[in-house]
Amino acid sequence: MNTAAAAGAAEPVPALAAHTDRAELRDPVFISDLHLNDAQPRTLAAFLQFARTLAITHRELVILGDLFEFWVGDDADDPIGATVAVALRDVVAAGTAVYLMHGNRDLLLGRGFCAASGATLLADPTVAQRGAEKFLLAHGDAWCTRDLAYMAFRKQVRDASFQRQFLARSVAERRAFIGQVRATSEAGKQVKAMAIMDVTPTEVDAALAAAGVQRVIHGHTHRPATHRFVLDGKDAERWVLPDWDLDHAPARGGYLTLRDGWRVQTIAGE
Ligand code: LP5
Ligand code: MN
Repeated sequence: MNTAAAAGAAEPVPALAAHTDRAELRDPVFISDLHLNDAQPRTLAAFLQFARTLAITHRELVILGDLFEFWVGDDADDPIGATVAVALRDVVAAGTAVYLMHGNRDLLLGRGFCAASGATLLADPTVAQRGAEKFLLAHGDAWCTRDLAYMAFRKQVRDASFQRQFLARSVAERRAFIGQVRATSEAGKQVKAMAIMDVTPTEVDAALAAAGVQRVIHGHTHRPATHRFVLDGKDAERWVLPDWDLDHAPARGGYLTLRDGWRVQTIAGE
């Protein structure tokens, strides 16, 4: 697939919803990297339970990317996607706003999914505000700049003409392409150094400085941690959310809340 489409790269892709880069949060709960798919029923069940119980006790549910293992397009009639859309719609109906950021795996979530779920797409990155507090929200993959192969891949799949051509293909063709990408990506990860697959600290510093904030929340790396450091003479924090996997040992997953101080809690597997 080349990028020599008639429509310009800057023109928005019709199937993809507009993003908002404003998030005024009152009592949010953050999750990321659930990688929901039909081969991981326990993880899906844990998410559905989380949505029905804990999420609705918050004012906002904020999903920082890779909610799905992969997303072929809103028109693919994915049964897991439909189940999750209904679960999110119930969260919205209970009075909890749902914000959804694209990850590197589900960057094609678009207008159809937003309409079905009631979720609002959040730009990556977004500066969120909670009272007097401001902090940055991101998936995290854009800061993995030492992974040159990934950077090149990312640039291509974020190109609007490429996306338009991709979405014009049949669902079967798209699935086959994504299958090849996943296989290539998994093989590549076996031989990439761990540091290459993490964010570049100076990129995070630059993003914090550009946003004028001292704290960031992101996912993607599957290396949950709270990094505390000094930036321009002030205390700064980088909160890395855990991925979820309740189908393989050791079971893992968790969420970040801010209401009693910033705190990550783990999801218990059944
Ligand atoms: O997701 P994770 O953490 O496992 O790995 C990422 C990077 N890999 C990816 C690929 C996804 O995991 C799988 C694909 C999901 C669907 C994407 C939709 C694309 C279609 C949209 C089109 C508009 O993101 C991995 C990083 C890792 O994070 C850590 O940061 O290292 O990056 C890679 O492995 C990318 C490779 O380096 C380059 C991949 C090139 C693939 C080319 C395939 C060619 C197939 C040709 C078919 C005609
Ligand atoms: Mn990711």
